[in-house]
Amino acid sequence: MGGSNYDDDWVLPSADITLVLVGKLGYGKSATGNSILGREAFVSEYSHASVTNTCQMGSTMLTDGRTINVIDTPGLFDMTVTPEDAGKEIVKCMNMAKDGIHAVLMVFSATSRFSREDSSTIETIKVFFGEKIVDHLVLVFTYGDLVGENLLKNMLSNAPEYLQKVVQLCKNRVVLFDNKTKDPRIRTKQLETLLDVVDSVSANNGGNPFTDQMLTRLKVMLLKYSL
Ligand SMILES: Nc1nc2c(ncn2[C@@H]2O[C@H](COP(=O)(O)OP(=O)(O)OP(=O)(O)O)[C@@H](O)[C@H]2O)c(=O)[nH]1
Ligand SMILES: [Mg+2]
Repeated sequence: MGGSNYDDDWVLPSADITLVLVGKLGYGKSATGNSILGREAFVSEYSHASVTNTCQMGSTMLTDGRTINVIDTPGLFDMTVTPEDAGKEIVKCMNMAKDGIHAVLMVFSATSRFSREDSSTIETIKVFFGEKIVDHLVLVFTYGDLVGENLLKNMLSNAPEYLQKVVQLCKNRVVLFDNKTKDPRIRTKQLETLLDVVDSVSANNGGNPFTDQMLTRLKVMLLKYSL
């Protein structure tokens, strides 16, 4: 035998995957990013103040040879963030994602009551990124250690209409993450579930990621604010 697999098989160049984490302050965006990357790439800690202040990207190679890029963002859609600052961060984030974004992971804590304000996050995301972003949205609930799969399913099926609408809009793309577990089987399983969902998002979009050419609204807004 000898040599690598690449000598014997013709292997398609594997495309990178780029994911962006968005969501309210302290819901576990950075912790989820670390779970995906399999290392402490981002600072994640309990705080009443914003821990992540600017977009950052971390990358890792998956077992299938693909590279996954994860962009962690500050709580862009919180009341305290001005549209100018949020716009600037999104531009930065799109510059980091040079080949586009495959999926936007909207992070919510499974232990917090999902509020109307939470469901309006999606509207804000649409304002910034444009309608097309909806095809790339995945809902990620954190605190899987405290709220198991079954409880989350129950919670979602009995959820208020505004939450059910969000789930429908995301075409049932919901993933639960336990960012505290040290169990490698749980870590692997939740990452595989997420990657399956991300691959289905890509397939639904003909393999095309969301690119900054689609950011017309944001560009108009930036012009308006002369940013
Ligand atoms: N038990 C448990 N705690 C979690 C989980 N995910 C995140 N946390 C905790 O939640 C707190 C906030 O997590 P971060 O990852 O810093 O949250 P963030 O959304 O990045 O916060 P900002 O950057 O400030 O917006 C930390 O204390 C985490 O350890 C989880 O799945 N289970
Ligand atoms: Mg953070």
